[in-house]
Amino acid sequence: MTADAAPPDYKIEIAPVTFDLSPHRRIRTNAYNGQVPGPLLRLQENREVTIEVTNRGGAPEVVHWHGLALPSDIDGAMEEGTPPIAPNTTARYSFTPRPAGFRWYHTHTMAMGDLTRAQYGGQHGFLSIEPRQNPARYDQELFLALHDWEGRLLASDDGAMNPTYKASTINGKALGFGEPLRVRQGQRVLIHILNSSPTETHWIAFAGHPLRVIALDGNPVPTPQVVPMLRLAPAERVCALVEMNNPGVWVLGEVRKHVQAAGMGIVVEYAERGGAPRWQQPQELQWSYQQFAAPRAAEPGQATVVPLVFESKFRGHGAMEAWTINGKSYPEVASAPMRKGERYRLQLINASQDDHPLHLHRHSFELLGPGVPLGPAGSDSWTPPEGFSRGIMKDVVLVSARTRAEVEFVADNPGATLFHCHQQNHMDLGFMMLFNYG
Ligand SMILES: [Cu+2]
Repeated sequence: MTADAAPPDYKIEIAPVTFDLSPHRRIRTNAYNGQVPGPLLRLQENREVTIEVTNRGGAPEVVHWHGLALPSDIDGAMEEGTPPIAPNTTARYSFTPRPAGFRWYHTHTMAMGDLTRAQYGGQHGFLSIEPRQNPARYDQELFLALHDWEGRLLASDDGAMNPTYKASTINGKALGFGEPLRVRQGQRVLIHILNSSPTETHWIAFAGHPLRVIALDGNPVPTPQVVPMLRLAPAERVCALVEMNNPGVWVLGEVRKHVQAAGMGIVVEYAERGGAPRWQQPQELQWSYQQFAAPRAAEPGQATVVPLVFESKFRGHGAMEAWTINGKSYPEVASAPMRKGERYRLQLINASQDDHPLHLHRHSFELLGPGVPLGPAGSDSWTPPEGFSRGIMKDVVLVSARTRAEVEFVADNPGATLFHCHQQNHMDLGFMMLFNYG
């Protein structure tokens, strides 16, 4: 962050806002520029930008530019050395956005037990990093953010406390309450969906319309596929092309009925069409990352293996669980020694009973095939079922309970690099570590 007299390209103010999720649900939360989601920032790839952030939110803040390869002191995580923005002060983030794609920005603070703060609140917005040449062909772009609100802690089966939510929204509005998305017959619409939920994975379908997935976490996939629904873990993004060839009024929303009933949906209206919005209930949940991989499996290359075992630590009835990586919680987790320019294979061994959306800052990683179930303790030997599938580049991967997944990345952006679970309650309670290389 530099003190520069030139006017910034963008100004963002963090401040409390009161708004209606639905006719009978009004909330107060911190937001960017008075709106949820915050303003869509369209940035040019490799063209330096200056964003001025004023913090009127009442507590120290930091803005994380999720999915970008930035230096540690600007990336937006205090653990990496980005300075916090004190209340009632202004900071400047000057950086060169890359790589191109659908990214986002959000707060990177801790909530601990307060389910109105950090990612539980309204501080999230879209970033579109636009390449010099844009080969994608579409008539309209839509940006949609999924979010869950008014969390409270409830005891799960084992007695540990987990958040549940009273309301769920798309772009801050419950189904039927906000303005519909307006489309025309014959359009090709590119939909960018972000899951900005603090803790929940969501399943999204668009009634009457298959979705052609072309990018995951903003990065083009080797094999685009037409799918009936999307699964998005917290912080994941999906870009999908849709042909508007089924005129009517439709619902795009959560596949699971109770989540849609809590508000997660939006009406899509063709021009000159009216009537009640229609929903078509899919029978089962379907998703896999692997369907988007390169058609031919590749042999494993040279990479240094970094085994990471994730476990929970029960802290008693009525408490949230703590989380460990290789037996220790942040900040005690030992930083894996790494060297610039080397390729690393992270073995993500989820020995816990929960799914975890794992996020690596400042880098993208490549998925190495489907997660495989863990055998009985001590018996794990990982052999990918059908070779290494290549070419899916992401910055978040959902690792299901009791499975093991592997990702590879090149240590090409020196500096402190945070690796953590993107579920706010897990990150708050120790599920973080730093990689560091000079
Ligand atoms: Cu987690």
